[in-house]
Amino acid sequence: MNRWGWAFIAGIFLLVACGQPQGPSSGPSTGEIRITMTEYKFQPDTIRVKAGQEVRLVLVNSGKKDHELMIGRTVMEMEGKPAGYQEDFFAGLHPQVSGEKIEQEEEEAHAGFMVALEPGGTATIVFTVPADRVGEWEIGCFEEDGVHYQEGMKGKFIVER
Ligand SMILES: [Cu+2]
Repeated sequence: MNRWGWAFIAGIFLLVACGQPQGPSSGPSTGEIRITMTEYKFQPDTIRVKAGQEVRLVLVNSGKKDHELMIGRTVMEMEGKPAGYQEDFFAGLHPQVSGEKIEQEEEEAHAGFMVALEPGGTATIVFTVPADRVGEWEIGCFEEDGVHYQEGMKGKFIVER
């Protein structure tokens, strides 16, 4: 075989190697997103999902304090302190939650759906993103009477069409 032949074979090999899909439980194609919580931030702090996609949010509390995740719009205050969102992203979605060292609440008393984790805790929240949620939302932690939020424990949650 001449050198063009070898170059051709090498080219095919590269195409195959680069074209491999990622594993079944990783990468954006399957909608699994890992979010680490510490004092006082979410990592990553910008999350993008697509309408119609099944999303698995894997939360990990790597900090020394309890942290929680809420997703919504328009911060609501209680006694002058940020306490949650007026519009809850999860309203009507009934997300499935599993994990360790977690506490979860749905609507009523609290300002929307939330999952709180003790240090070292982990939880997976699974839900399908409805088309009516397209747009920009916020993720936030309102632990310690809103102090975490005030310290900057928030981020963007963007739903694309
Ligand atoms: Cu927090």
